[in-house]
Formats: sequence, C-alpha cells, structure tokens
Amino acid sequence: MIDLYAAGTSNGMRARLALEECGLQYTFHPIDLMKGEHKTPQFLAMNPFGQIPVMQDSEGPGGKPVTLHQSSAILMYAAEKSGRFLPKDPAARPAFLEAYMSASTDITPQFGAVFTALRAKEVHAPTAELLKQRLKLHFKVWDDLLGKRKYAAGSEFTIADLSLYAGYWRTKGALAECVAGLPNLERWGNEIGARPGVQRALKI
Ligand SMILES: N[C@@H](CCC(=O)N[C@@H](CS)C(=O)NCC(=O)O)C(=O)O
Repeated sequence: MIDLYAAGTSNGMRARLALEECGLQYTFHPIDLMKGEHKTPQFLAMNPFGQIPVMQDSEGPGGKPVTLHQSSAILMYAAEKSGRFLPKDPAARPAFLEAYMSASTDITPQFGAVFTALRAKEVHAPTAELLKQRLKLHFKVWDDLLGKRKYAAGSEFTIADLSLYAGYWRTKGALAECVAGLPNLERWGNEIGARPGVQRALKI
C-alpha cells in the first residue's frame, strides 16, 4: 500500500504524476500548507525538512516499508518499482540523466525562487525580475531542445518528461509569461498534458 502526502505545488505534482503514470495504486492525503500541516511532529517524523511531498510504501524493496521525501526521488522510485519510463539502453542514460536533473534542479527551484521573491512582504522588484528572467531563460533552452527532440530526453517518453511537466504546469498556472511564446515547449506540454495519467494527477 502506498500513501502520498502532497499539495498542488510543482513538487507535489511531480509525485502525483509519478504514481499515476507508473500505474501504482495509492492513497492521496492532501496537506494544507497554509494550515502548517507539514510542520506537525507526525509529519516531521516522515520528513525532517517539513516539506511535501512524502511517500510511504508498506511494501518497499525486500518487502520492507519505505518512507521517502524529495519529489524526484519519489519519481525515480516509482519508475524503478513499476519498471516504466526509464531508458533501457545504457547509451540513452547520460542524456536521460541530464534532462532529468535539469527538469528537477533547474526549473522547479528557480520557479520557487521567483515565487518566494514575489511573496516577500516587501518585494524587491529588480531581484524578482532577475529571478524571473533566469526562469524564462531555462524554459527558452528547453524550447530549443524540444525543437530538436520529441521528448525531454530524446525520442522516448521518460520520467524526465514528468519531472519537467511538473515545473511547466505550475509555471504556466502562476507565471504564464515565463512560458509564453515558446512553441516547441507548448507542443510538448500539450502532448504530455493530454496523457490520461497526467490528467488524473492534475485532478487534485
Ligand atoms: N527538494 C524537495 C522540495 C520540496 C518543497 O520545496 N516542497 C514545498 C512545496 S513545493 C513545501 O513543502 N514548502 C513548504 C515549506 O517549505 O515550508 C522536493 O523536491 O520534494
């Protein structure tokens, strides 16, 4: 049995996309960040960082229970458990790792930086703008890449697409100007967004 504790943020969505697309049954426990449900002693026992998402699998490797935080770790865990969306060809792995890491460590944290700057009590406009431009630049590079390849890591759909989609979806919803005018990214986003597993994940 898998339990997922998450909210409708990019990191939370990455974990939902993982479980839905990998076809793993799970119980979803929505966490209200505004109410601080991620800072309770019970939650901190699962993730000492006090952040969503957290996944618990009562049947982890060797039949032992696993508690896992870090959205990209959950995504990788789901792919390995289900045997899906990881390139089988070792020659395809470096490009996959590169795409996966960019999606996970460039896009979402940069989105988080912009969002944090904009939510400050006293917004420092030049800093917020600088951070936003960096996010736009990341997406511009992805737009160029997706002009030359069908999926994030090449010709095969992988969890790099799911990781990137989480950040794309969140940015499109909250900072649409950062993904505007990027036709290859949009073509890719429409395709990924139409997948039934992605559609289920988005119904949060
Ligand atoms: N590296 C972590 C980041 C998790 C994270 O930043 N979660 C945010 C929501 S997207 C959160 O829980 N924020 C509330 C807080 O930090 O208090 C991951 O990928 O899961």
